[in-house]
Amino acid sequence: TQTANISLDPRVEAFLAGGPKKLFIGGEFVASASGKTFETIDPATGKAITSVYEADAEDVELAVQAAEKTLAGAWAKVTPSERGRLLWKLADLMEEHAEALAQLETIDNGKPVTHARVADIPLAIDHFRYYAGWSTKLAGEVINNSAGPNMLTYTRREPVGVVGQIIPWNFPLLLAAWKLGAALATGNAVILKSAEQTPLTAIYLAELIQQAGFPEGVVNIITGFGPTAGAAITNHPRIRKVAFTGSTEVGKLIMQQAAGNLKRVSLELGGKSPNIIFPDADFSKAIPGALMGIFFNQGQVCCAGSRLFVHKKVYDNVLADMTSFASKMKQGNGLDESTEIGPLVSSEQFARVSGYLQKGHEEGATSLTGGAPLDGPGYFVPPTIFADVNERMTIAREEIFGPVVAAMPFDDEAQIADVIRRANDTEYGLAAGVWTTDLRKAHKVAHALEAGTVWVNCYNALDAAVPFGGYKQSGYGREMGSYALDLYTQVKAVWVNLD
Ligand code: TXE
Repeated sequence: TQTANISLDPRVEAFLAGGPKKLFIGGEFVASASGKTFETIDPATGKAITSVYEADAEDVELAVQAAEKTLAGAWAKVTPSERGRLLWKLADLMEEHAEALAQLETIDNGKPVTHARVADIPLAIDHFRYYAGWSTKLAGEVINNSAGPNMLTYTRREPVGVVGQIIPWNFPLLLAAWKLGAALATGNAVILKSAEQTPLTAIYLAELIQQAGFPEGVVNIITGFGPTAGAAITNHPRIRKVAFTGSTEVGKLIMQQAAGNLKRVSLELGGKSPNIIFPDADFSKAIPGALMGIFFNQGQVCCAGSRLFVHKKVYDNVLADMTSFASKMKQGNGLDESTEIGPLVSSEQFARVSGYLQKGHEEGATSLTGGAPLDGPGYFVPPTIFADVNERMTIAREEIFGPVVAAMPFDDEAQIADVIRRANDTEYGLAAGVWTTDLRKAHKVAHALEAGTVWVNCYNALDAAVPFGGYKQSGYGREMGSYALDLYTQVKAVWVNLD
């Protein structure tokens, strides 16, 4: 089915009515300096939803000026406890608007609204509440030094200042929350650029930020393209830090651009995460876990378990069960509440994933289910399980970012070293999964995997309190938890001569 079966929340209709959606700069909704706009597309239909203003360097400059003004004025006077209260207020407003946010996310991104309701939106809300708590818990330390009793030394954790944040389209609202929470709790002012494919929930969030009462200029939200608006952020000499989530390819460009002005950089990039099923796993959990690990969000998840290693003793059964389930998944418009898997986000992503399906067949893999894109309208690729995969194949090495898993058997139950070597044989290192009921094996494997997150007998578990980020070319810096505070603060050492 490609039709929706829920009626749109009136707040979504009101939001989409009228002219192009504006940029949020200096506390106001404004047109871009150039007056240019672009359309955002509903991936379930291929039709335009509405248009948004297209920001470029001039708009980024205005946002920087607004951010600098409040850092030197209103925002500097807001106490930590008031910062926390503002973040909490924003979370409350998001809760009031949760259904509108979920529907808007579905229309813009394609994901099933039933998933947006239980994952994207509540996780984003919880994220702001978590960081609301940190606002009042930042502290430096007094350090005993060797300069004698009359020298007092202590540290302060100060905000970095004007911060740029660039996010992708797979979890538009949630990733905006991941970026904003820690930056605001620590007292920075932000310029956030949403992805050109999915600008809408960030603009809706801007309305709630305005309502919550943050001083003007503390949060600036712009919509625009990477090489223009995005590059204007990374190239801007007075933006002191950039946080980026997106492709490894663009992550490298961000570093190059930021090198010219030495801004701090944190990167959360792509992945090709291994998910390992041992023969002693609890299959009632491992099979649904492996399916969710790759098909959740149409496989457009940076930590998706896209390389599935299954012990050869159980390989045939596991794949048969997974195939049976995947072939029955209901694919359609995300606004239909019975939809289990939606369309890919854009025609570009559809073309990219379709290309990988073709490559998989050409290089000799066999699709047990799926394997070919569906006819339009909309950008639908069915859940696909590839068997007969060897590790040199493109589909086993490159990030596909679609509902496509490459399954491979392994056979060294006693030693585990071989499957660990194969799991680690990638330039990526974002996440990994292990399924076993043997506690010792679980921990040994978890320690040996080169990944920023390892899930044991679960997959895709996330929490605002638990750090997330990559090893190797999956990036560096850790978002979430106390670790993200380091991204957005700088340490000052103060020496006081008491003589
Ligand atoms: O990502 P981009 P794309 C991977 C995934 C996907 C591929 C391409 O494999 O198939 O990337 O997706 C901004 N300077 N991931 O092309 O281009 C851009 O406007 C500054 C994994 O959509 O990396 C957007 O806001 N900014 C990933 C953001 O970067 C630039 C999630 C991400 O877009 C820029 C998304 C530039 N020169 C894609 N060029 C994950 N880790 O979750 C682009 N941007």
